[in-house]
Amino acid sequence: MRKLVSGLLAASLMAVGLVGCGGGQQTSGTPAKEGSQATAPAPADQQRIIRAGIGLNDQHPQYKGLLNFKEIVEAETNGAIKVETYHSGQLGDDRTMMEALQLGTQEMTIPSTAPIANFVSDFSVYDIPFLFSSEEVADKVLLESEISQQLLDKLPAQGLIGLTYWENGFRNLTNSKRAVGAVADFKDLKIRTMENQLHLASFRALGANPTPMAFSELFTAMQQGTVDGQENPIATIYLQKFYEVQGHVSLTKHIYSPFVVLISKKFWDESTPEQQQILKKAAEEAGQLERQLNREANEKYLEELKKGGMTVTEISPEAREEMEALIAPVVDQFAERIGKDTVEKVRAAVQEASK
Ligand code: TK8
Repeated sequence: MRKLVSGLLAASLMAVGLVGCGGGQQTSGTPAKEGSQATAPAPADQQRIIRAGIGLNDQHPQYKGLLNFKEIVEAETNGAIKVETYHSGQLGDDRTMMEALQLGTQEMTIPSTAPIANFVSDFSVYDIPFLFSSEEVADKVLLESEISQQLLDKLPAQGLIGLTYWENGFRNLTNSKRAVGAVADFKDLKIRTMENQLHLASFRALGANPTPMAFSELFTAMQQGTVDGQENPIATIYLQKFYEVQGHVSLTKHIYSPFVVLISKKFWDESTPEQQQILKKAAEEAGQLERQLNREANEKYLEELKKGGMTVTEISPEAREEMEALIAPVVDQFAERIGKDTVEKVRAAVQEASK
């Protein structure tokens, strides 16, 4: 039975991936040169271009962080590296763009960790619901713990370089049907999740009816009623105008999504050590700005959503505990798939950071 379910899931994920691919091809740049062997740094006098794509729009703190990255990289490399920025999924969805990085047909993207788990399963450790209790704990674990760095170190084997973590943030549920404040309210709600098995299983455990979907298709799916709801941080709910098609937001904060700044290994290997250093430092610096802007945005836009007439439902500690209890067996089931060692190390890092 489990096999069948995961087979079906794989099929639907592939379908989603294919749709994403079609969208991406319209605007993605030149195809990879056939047979190019990309290991030696490019000649110093040659300007190289990073095509950086994200799924969110140009109002989102993630895009502002990306513009900051561009500014630093172009200044520090004296123009030897130029960064072209694409927002709103112009180059495709998280998953499509990661595949393009692997192929070397795109150089940079900043996906949530949830879809990265389809490439390196350990990344699903961050999809464990209620793992982080606050942004401060998340910062300490993601930016200072050994295990978070070790996870980034698993990416080159997949043709990807993970420069550092940025913040997508605590995810909150929105829907068009009812105010959700207790477990019973999840019953049969059709909820779009990211393309991640642990997210799907967690929402199923709460009694909802989740379905994986690429971000670019989400607004239309909510508008047309294909799904009743979705979950994302407040900044996204506001800036992507989800309030136009969703009447209710619940402050579930069920998962904290990190972003990872990814560069294609091909581009990385063609860069000089000095350029690599600049890219890494720029990603870290711009990440500080992105985090700060994101936190300001989450606060400000929650007020805007309230003013705009969305019902905002707090989750009581009791309801949160009930949710955690329902999801706990799912997390246990997934521990092996994520990697027991990784789960243990991240939990230890969380504990250390919570002191
Ligand atoms: C944007 C995604 C998005 C994520 C999602 O590319 O898909 O819901 O939260 O913000 O990374």
